[in-house]
Amino acid sequence: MNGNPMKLYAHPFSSYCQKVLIALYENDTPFDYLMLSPDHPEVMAEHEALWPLKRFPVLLDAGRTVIEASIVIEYLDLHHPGPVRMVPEDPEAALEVRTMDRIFDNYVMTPMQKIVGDHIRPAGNRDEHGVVEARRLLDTTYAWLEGTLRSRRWAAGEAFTLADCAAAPALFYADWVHPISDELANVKTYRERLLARPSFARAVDEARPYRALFPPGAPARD
Ligand SMILES: N[C@@H](CCC(=O)N[C@@H](CS)C(=O)NCC(=O)O)C(=O)O
Repeated sequence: MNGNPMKLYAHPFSSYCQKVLIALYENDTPFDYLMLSPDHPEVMAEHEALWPLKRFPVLLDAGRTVIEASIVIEYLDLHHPGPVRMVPEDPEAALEVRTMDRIFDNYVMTPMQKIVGDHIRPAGNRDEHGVVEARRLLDTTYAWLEGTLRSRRWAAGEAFTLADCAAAPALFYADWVHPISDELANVKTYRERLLARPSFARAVDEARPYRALFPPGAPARD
């Protein structure tokens, strides 16, 4: 590791970037924020050179490129740990954290992005059936989470972890496009608890100026 700060290529409104920002803010980890925006074409070019798939966030640390939000958080836990451990030492506890992380990415974030993405498709090329399926998947996941979160303060138990970094932006935006029913009190309360967590509250505040970019239109709340 050299003495230069890590670089995070990111955008504040991006859900996967917020996932990593939460982990960085939890531990007050120093890094340089490289904003991905057409106003900074040189940053966009650096980002593409590092990761031709152009997905974000991307972390650059001492010449090492780290991709995929979950892996970035695991990397931070390994190489730049702080007081808040994102993945527990105990392998069984770690398994539960990684399971919940996958659930939020695959079954909340992905259908949420499907619904959002449909709004930027050209008219006449929308995927109505895919959106119906995404909404059905969200309903099933919300219902499953209602039972799973009944006895948990955080996604995987009593400690805030990687799974909560995944859950926060996923449930935040999913509720905007496919509201969580009032009957699902555990899920709604958990989303509120995430919003009250200072690391996520900071990420949400930093993203506020970009709400007009939300393709379906952002609700006047949160
Ligand atoms: N599996 C990736 C997903 C990252 C991702 O989809 N990021 C979005 C922003 S939230 C993105 O790169 N969008 C640009 C695109 O799809 O071209 C991860 O976990 O980091």
